[in-house]
Amino acid sequence: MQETFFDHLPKEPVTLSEGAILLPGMALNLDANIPSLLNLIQAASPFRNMITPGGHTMSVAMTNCGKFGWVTDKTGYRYDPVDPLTNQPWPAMPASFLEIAIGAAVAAGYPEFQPDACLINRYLPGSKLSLHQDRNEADFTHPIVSVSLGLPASFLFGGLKRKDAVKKYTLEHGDVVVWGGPSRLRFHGVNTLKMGEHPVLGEQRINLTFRKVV
Ligand code: MD6
Ligand code: FE
Repeated sequence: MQETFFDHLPKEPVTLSEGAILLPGMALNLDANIPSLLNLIQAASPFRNMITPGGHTMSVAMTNCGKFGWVTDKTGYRYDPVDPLTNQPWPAMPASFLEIAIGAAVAAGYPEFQPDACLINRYLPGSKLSLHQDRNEADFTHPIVSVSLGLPASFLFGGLKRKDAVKKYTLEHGDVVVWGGPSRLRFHGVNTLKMGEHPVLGEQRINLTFRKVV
C-alpha cells in the first residue's frame, strides 16, 4: 500500500466539537519547504496590516494565495481576486499547501473540499486576533482548514453566540484544525502571541486558513 502522511500522525486527533477536529502534527511534512514558499508568496504579495471597517489597524499581518484573497478595508470585508496592494492576482496556491489542506479535509470527513483561497496570517509577539466568526464565504457547507506554523498560540474556541463559553487549545507548529458542519460558524480567536524563537520560522507564528469561496 502507498504510504501517505496519514500514516505518520504523531498524535491522536482531538475532537473539539461536532464537526471540528484537531489533527496534531499533520502539516509537519511541510516543514522543509515552508520558509521558501512563504518567501515567494510575500515577495509577490507582501504581508500588510489591514484596516477593519471600524477603522482599527489589525495587529495580525495578512496576505493570501490562491484564486481569491480575504481583505478588509474601511468599506468592509470581502474576497478579492486581485491584491489591492499590487493590483495583481494573488500568488498561486503552492501544490503542497493544497495537498495538505485536501488531505486534512479528507481525514476529517470532508472529501469534497477544493479550496480556492488561502489566507495567511502572521503573528509577531504581541499580535492577537479578537473573537470572530468566519462568514464571508458564500456556502457554509464547506469546512475551513487551518494550519499552524511557528510559535505556539493559545487558540480560543467558543460557541455560536459571542457570549458563549470559550475553550482554549494550544496550537503548535504543524497542527491542523478542520472545522465545518455544525461548528462552521463558531466564534474563535487567538490570544496575544508570547515571545519565543521557533527553529524553523523564528520569532513569529504563521497560520494558513484554506477556504472554498466560490
Ligand atoms: C489563527 N484562525 O489560527 C486564526 N478561522 O491564526 C482563524 O481565524 C480560523 O483557525 C477559521 C477557521 C479556522 C481558523
Ligand atoms: Fe477565523
